Amino acid sequence: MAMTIRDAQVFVCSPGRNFVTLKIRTDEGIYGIGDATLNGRELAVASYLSDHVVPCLIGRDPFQTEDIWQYLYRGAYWRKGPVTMTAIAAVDMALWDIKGKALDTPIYNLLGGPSRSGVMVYGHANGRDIAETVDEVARYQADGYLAVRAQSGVPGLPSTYGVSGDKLFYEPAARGLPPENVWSSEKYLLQVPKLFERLRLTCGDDLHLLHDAHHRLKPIEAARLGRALEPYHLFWLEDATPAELQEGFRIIRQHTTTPLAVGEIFDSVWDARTLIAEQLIDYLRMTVVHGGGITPIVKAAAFAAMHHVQTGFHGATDLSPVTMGTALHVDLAIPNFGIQEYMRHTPETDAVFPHAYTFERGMLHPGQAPGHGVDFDEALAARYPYERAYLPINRRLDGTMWNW
Ligand code: KDG
Ligand code: MG
Repeated sequence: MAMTIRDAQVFVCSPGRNFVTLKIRTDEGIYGIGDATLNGRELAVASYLSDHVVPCLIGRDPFQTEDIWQYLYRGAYWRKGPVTMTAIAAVDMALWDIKGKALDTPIYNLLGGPSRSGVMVYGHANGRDIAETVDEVARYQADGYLAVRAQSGVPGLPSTYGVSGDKLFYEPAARGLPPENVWSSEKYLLQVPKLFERLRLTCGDDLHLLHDAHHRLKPIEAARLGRALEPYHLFWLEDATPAELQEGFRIIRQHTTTPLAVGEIFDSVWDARTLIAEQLIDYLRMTVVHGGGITPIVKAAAFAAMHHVQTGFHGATDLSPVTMGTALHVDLAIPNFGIQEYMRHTPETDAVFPHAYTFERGMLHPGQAPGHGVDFDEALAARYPYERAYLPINRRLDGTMWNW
């Protein structure tokens, strides 16, 4: 008799920030954990799971990851969307966790086995000005990082994406209603090349440097920035322009050889079809939690591999350690892994999600635990109730709504 799913429960907790977690239990006593966190929209995913998805799972064979994924995706009739895809991802992660535990092996062994000894990660350095950012990058270098994302405040703007008060645990969401940021592409475009000129002088040529424009530029502005940054050979320029209009990247690509990364807000490979097929990007930023789970992510990665596109999975603090642990198994196994983003979680978060992954000399390793190797401490989580929080919104200097 095949193992069956006995029940599934959704937990919303806030150990430093909000997380939504799914726990699926089987009749054999094995359980799997999935991350269902969608920053600023947590309760919508929790409801989607408990009200619409969990009832369909009871009695199913947890080994049927492909059929259950298709059931939840095609079977809903309504397709895509971040709430739906995050909910499906949580189920998929939990089922792969169960599969690994039942077979007593880490998930990476079910995806082809390790293709490398570890997963190169990039950390986040930021500062209110160039000098402070340069100091922060040097700190990451001293800690053994091989790659660092650098963001700096912009003169004339009171706040900028990527620059935080707490240097160690960057957290963009804020309790209460959405905070408001002010933006000027003109001021930003003058500042960023100066930052990277200084960084190359002080950090040398070996360190991989990355930068996130966070969807704020128009394609021709992004092209100008990419060209200006070429002497500093960035690992990538991220989210140079919003990607709903995938053809916009043709303009950037025509003008610059700076490598381009995009996709942290994509929920399906359909969002990147033109970007990948026309080789308009170099790194796909989708990851397991918002991309529908392991089942579709390995297919997206395989499609990307056919077009010289590597992965650079999203790994901000609003993706729980369950996503980080799970992503590392995919990173370790697939042939076209590029880099993994790694923003450290707070000690409160790490205590609620004990995990097998470890950091050493700029690399993360998922560990040897069966499944994805990340657990969930329900009793501890219950001590941190949900608190409403939002990402900021962004306006131009004249008040016009812009992309955050
Ligand atoms: O929830 C939004 C964050 O995950 C995002 O702003 C972080 O851009 C980001 C990044 O590159 O990690
Ligand atoms: Mg980003």
